[in-house]
Amino acid sequence: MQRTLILLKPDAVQRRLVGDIIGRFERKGLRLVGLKLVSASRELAESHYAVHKGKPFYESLLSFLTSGPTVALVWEGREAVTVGRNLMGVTDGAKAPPGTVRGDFAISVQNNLVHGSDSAENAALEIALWFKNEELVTFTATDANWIG
Ligand code: D4T
Repeated sequence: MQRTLILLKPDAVQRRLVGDIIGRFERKGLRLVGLKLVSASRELAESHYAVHKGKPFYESLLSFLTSGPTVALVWEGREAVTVGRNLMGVTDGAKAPPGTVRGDFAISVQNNLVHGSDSAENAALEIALWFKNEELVTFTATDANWIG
């Protein structure tokens, strides 16, 4: 079963949107296997956004991610990466369609509330960055036959 890392970035926590956003992932049918509140260090933020190093928005992105608590989540399910990206909407909140997290609550590019892994390979790397193995839980969902 595929896994994806979803971050509710500091704006989601500050704006008290954590419950609403987690609820969307739950209702869709993804299974929660990891959850914690993290004050990201500069080092963690640098590793997480290493692919953007050197871009004009890089420093500002690091300041944003380290500006307050982030909720780190690991969700599991069929096509979890794609499902997560679809629930989030495109990067620019102004362009994200209604019904998505960013489409409903964001208008900014940087302060776009959520991060989601963009491939199964990156999900594995990102999960290892934010979670220790023993912080992830394996369990059988009792409604698995209904959700697929
Ligand atoms: P994340 O990685 O947060 O899920 O966002 P996306 O996958 O949707 O978008 P991304 O990797 O292209 O960008 C990462 C992060 O950088 C911010 N950003 C992006 C920014 O502040 N200015 C910009 O011009 C771009 C392209 C937003 C998300």
